[in-house]
Amino acid sequence: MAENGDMLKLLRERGYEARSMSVSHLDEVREDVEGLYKKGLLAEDLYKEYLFRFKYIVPVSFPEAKSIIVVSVPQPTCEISFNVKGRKVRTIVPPTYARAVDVDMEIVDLLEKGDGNGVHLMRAILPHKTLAARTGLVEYGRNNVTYVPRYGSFHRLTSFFTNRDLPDDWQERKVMDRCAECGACVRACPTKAIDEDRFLLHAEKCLTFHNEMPNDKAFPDYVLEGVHNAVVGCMICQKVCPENAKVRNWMVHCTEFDEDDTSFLLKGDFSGPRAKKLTERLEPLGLELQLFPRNLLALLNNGR
Ligand code: B12
Ligand code: SF4
Ligand code: SF4
Repeated sequence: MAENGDMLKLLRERGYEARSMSVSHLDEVREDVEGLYKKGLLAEDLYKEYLFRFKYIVPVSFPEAKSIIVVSVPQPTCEISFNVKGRKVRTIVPPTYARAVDVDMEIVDLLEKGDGNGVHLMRAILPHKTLAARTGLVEYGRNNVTYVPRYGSFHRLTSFFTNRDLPDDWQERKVMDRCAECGACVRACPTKAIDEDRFLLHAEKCLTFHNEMPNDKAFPDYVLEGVHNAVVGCMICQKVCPENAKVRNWMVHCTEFDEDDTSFLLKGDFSGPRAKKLTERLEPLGLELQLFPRNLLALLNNGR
């Protein structure tokens, strides 16, 4: 029979870092995010698209939940290629998009089976960065991305409710000391989403906010041609960060789309069996058909 602390040890043995907190802090987590919204600091579009979904309560279907486990899973950049008129176009999917579902299932499996003492987990629909910073698992960078000691910002975050009474690591959120003297990300951000005068990102200006939108949404004028650097998301503020010196070139080749698949994606008419096949290929990468053709055209226009 495993002790409570051993649950997190199982994750560490797998190479994942984890911390925990009591569910009694859920109201404070709500205040961390909703407090900013009430003060008018979070754009309405951002809130409606992403943040209103968070549920700062113990799930009705899991009333025995006592703690929340927050997990950091190291992830490389994923290289993918497209083939257009005899030209191979290499691009990337940034860390954290790929394997989202797999990672969650792997953690549930590992902990529920590995413990053997009636432990249950349920995925938490909560702001993972806030939970991770509030448990001391991560520190914030000035770019509003979070960092862990060995892998910098190249890690995916995920959180789960559990029926176990785990240690309560609740604490103040911290910014990395290094940021005070640096500011490289502030200078490099192509859309000025990172503000000199406030810590909180202007997320509604971030390139990622725009290229994660469905294809029928055009990029605003301040997203200049030439700034696109990934098929979705943006790596500029993480690439320039000295804290990522050891991981910034950590990349695995994920997949290649041949001429036929690439031209299908560029046409943007997603009907028929090929659409289904491509959806199945895109899904493990964290990509969707609705990102095409806009994001791929933007990269091609970049001259990449
Ligand atoms: C909404 C969202 C977005 C939005 C908004 C981003 C944002 N910064 O909020 C958009 C689409 C723009 C986006 C972009 C990206 N995202 Co995103 N996104 C999310 C999502 C769904 C929620 C984030 C959230 O809670 N935002 C609300 C804001 C208010 O919270 P916050 O950013 O943590 O802000 C806190 C601090 O600012 C703090 N604060 C305010 N003032 C001060 C002052 C001090 C001194 C301190 C210490 C703190 C502090 O208060 C806030 C609340 O705690 C999460 C998934 C999830 N379920 O959590 C992924 C998530 C945060 N995204 C992630 C990633 C990787 C990205 C991108 C890097 C992707 C990419 N390569 O393009 C970019 C990075 C953009 C950036 N510079 O932040 C990862 C982060 C992993 C990591 N290593 O930190 C997450 C956790 C997904 C995952 N499962 O791993 N994302
Ligand atoms: S680039 Fe500099 S200021 Fe920005 S997060 Fe990294 S260390 Fe902090
Ligand atoms: S992800 Fe790109 S656009 Fe967004 S804050 Fe970082 S550098 Fe700026």
